[in-house]
Parts: sequence; C-alpha cells; structure tokens
Amino acid sequence: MYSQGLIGADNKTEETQAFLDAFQKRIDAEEKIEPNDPMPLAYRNTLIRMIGQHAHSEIVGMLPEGNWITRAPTLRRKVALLAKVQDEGGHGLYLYSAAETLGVSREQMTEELLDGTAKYSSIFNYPTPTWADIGTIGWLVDGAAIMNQVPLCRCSYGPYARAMIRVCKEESFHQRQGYELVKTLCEGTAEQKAMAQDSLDRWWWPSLMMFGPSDTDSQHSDKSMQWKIKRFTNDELRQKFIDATVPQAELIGLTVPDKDLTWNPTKNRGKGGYDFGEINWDEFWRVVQGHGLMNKDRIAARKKAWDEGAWVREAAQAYAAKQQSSSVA
Ligand code: BYC
Repeated sequence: MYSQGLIGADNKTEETQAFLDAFQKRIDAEEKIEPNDPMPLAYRNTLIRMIGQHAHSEIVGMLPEGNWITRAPTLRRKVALLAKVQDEGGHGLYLYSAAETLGVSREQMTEELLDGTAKYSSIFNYPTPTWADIGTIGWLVDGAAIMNQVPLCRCSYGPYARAMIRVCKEESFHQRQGYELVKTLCEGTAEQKAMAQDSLDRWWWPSLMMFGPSDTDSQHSDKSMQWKIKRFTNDELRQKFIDATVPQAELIGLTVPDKDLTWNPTKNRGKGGYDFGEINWDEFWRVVQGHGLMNKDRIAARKKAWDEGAWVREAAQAYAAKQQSSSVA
C-alpha cells in the first residue's frame, strides 16, 4: 500500500523533533499533505479514524432514508429521494478511497465498523417513522453536515479536502430539497404541519449532537486544529448551525424545541447569536456507545449487505487476477 516506507507508517522510523517541526511548518504554510509525503503516525491515524468514521456515516446514513423510497408520496419525491440516497453511497465510496491512500484497506475498515471498533455518526441511530423525517433529515442532518464539511474542503490532507468539495455541493442540494419538503408540509393541512413540527421536535437535539462533544470534552480537537484537519471546533460549528437554522424554522412557522433559545446580541464578537439549552450528553454517549434506538438494526443491515456481497468481491478479485495473468502471459 501507499504507506510502505513512509516515516511513521512502519512504526519503526523515528519521528525526531526536527521532523515534527518541519511537518508543522508545511501545515502552517497551508501546503497540502499528499499520500506519498512523510507524515507523523498520529496525523495518519487521526485521518484514518476520522475519514473512516465519515465514510461509515455516509453508508449507514443511507438506511434511515432508504426506508422511505418505496413509500414516497409522489414520483417527484421518489426520484429526489432515490438520487439523494445514491449520492450518499457515492460519498461513502470517495471517502473509503481517500482513507485507503493512508494505508488502510476497505475490508479492514468495514470489519472495524461491524465489530464496533469504528464509529459512525450518532444521528443515524434514530428512527424515521414519518414522511416528514425525510424532509427534516435533508434540512437538518445535511445542513449540519455542510456546516461541518465546508471547512473540511480546506483540510490539510489533499485527498480528503478534494473529496469534500464534491460532497459539499451534493449535500447543499440535499439540504435545499429537504427544507422545501418540510416547507411544503407546513403550507399543507394542519395534520401535515403537525407532522413537520413533531419531526423537528425529534431531530433538533440529535442534530446538534452531530457536531460531537463540547470543546471541553473533545479529545481530538486540539491536535486536529493544530494540524489544520479541523478548522473550527465542535462548539463553534454547532453555534454556526443554530444561528443559521433557527431563522429557517421561524420562516416556515415551526418552533425549535428549546425553551432556553434566546437571541444574544453580544455573542459572536458582537455580531449576535443564539443562547441555547443544555444538550443531553448522557443520551449522546449512550447512542455513540451502541445503545441508541436503531444501533443494532443499522449494524445488522450492514453485516447482511457485507456477507451477501462476499461473492461479488470474490468474483471481482478472480476476474482481476485472470486479467493480470493474461496480461503477463
Ligand atoms: N457520532 O474528540 P472528538 C454524514 C466521537 S454527516 C458518533 O470531538 P473529533 C451524512 C469521536 O469519533 C456525519 N461519534 O472527535 C450526512 C471520538 O471517538 P473516537 C459524519 C462521535 O474527531 C447526511 C469521540 O466521540 N460526518 O455523513 O475531533 C446524509 C470524541 O470526539 C460523534 C463526519 O464524520 C458523533 N456525532 O470530532 C448522509 C465529518 N461526535 O474516534 C450522511 C467528519 C464525536 O476517539 N468528522 N464522536 O473513538 C468530524 O468532523 C469529526 O470527526 C467530529 C468529531 C466532529 C464528528
């Protein structure tokens, strides 16, 4: 794989202070780090963890929405939903490929997802019992993803940064179609509007949790900021998301389910921002540790797909081996 012989990747090469300083100098100069460049092992491992988690989130994220493809109320909605779910599959594939440039295989990443070693976003462990949830996911979940991922287009690791550019363009479209869906429900019957409000009530807090633990509890943020993998902290991004999203809810006549939500004109260095209520961190950690409503179903679905796809992988490998031996001959 690409990592062979690189500094840090073999666990033997010494990472001297001079090497680490030179690496940081490249980062500070906004140079992109590419797969064959020397990099500290911790930088490599941070990216493998984060890109792997991101790839898994995209693939697991197809499940809650896929649940509604056969029940979309109109052909137009079905086409948009099919395309969106397919886009998420594509994002997963770019991201697995980006992680592979760091010397990890897709098989290994998948095994780690299935055995619980690797994480995926907490948000996908919530169920989608109503059609309004499809709109709310586009609006809030893709909205939160964009807030988090636009800065990742400037991530110091080249393959991740480049993958994010296309992903963000597609997520922006997803966010708009989701908001348009929720807006349509809000302009419909009283029952439809109530369905939209109920959906917002269930998804608001889990969407805020997508940004990760508060900065005081985030283990990886400091190092990731120093290496310019992350450009903003978890709390900074969460605040930006709240400030952008609350007016969108108000515009369509929905109420954000937070009694402590108040406009604070002194926040954000005098630009203003919302104060908001306490996030239920117990719930967050419970879900992250595998005890959310849908964790078991999600992993079972991924395991079934992986097991049932074994023959495809074997056939592809046999075909590749045959092609290679005939080109050698
Ligand atoms: N869920 O030190 P921290 C999408 C874990 S969008 C589960 O702050 P970091 C999509 C974290 O991994 C969603 N686990 O970590 C959208 C760490 O555990 P480990 C995916 C979480 O990495 C629409 C521990 O908590 N987006 O795919 O600095 C449709 C401490 O956290 C969560 C990305 O992955 C969570 N919400 O910051 C379809 C974007 N939050 O690894 C699909 C890229 C934290 O030490 N990732 N943890 O065992 C990131 O920006 C960052 O990894 C995070 C966390 C902000 C998520």
